[in-house]
Amino acid sequence: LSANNESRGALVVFEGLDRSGKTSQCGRLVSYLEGLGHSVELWRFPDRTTSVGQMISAYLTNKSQLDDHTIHLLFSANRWEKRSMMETKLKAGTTLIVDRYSYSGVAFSTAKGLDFEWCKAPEIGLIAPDLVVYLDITPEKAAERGGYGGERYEQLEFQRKVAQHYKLLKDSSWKIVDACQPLDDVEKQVKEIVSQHIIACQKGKILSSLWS
Ligand code: Z5A
Repeated sequence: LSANNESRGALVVFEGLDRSGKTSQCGRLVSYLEGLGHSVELWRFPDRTTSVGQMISAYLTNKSQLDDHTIHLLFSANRWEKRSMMETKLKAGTTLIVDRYSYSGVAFSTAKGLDFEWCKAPEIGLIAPDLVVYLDITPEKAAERGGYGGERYEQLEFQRKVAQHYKLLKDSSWKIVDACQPLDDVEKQVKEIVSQHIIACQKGKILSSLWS
């Protein structure tokens, strides 16, 4: 795996239940790719730094109440406000490692009872990931990990529903990784999978749109 700034970067998304290890693995992967000399950035959704992101953050920390449809559209708007920057970066050769994306949007909102197709609709036209790494863990195992229970969506029964809806979104861009393994073992598998996809993007794999 060698760096080549003339070809495009890869869009790599991490998904999984709360506490599946997304943030830990994204951080490790970015350090690894930087060490190899790649142009790489770590992104996350929600991006709480924008004005839309601040509304989302207030909702998640129970400081504000919003209708389920409204918060769904705000999560989507938060991705749309970053879309053109995403395209620019990828075309300039920067690989983006993204902690949560549209799949979280649909899985969490449908777990609340919203219609599946309605939830997908505002995501149509966003950039499709080259790779989705799904960190697979049961809600029970995830709950044993530190810090569970602080934010609005972290109850066990709710996480079970989220897991069911994630399964409906799986397509050929997904790679499932057993997230119950030790951190280092997960990291090793992730590095191998991601490296293959970065090479494919450098060789000219075309960017496509989500769910069109
Ligand atoms: N949400 C939504 O509804 N709609 C949307 O469109 C989007 C999101 C984008 C906030 O997300 C909420 O927004 C989220 C979905 C919803 N639901 N909730 N709540 P967030 O990304 O801000 O959530 P977070 O708090 O940053 O991350 P997380 O999902 O809760 O955790 P994680 O990133 O998957 O895990 P981690 O922080 O890397 O690890 C958690 C702990 O487990 C930590 O102590 C680690 O050291 C430990 N860990 C990790 N891996 C392992 C292994 N392999 N073994 C043992 N221990 C481990």
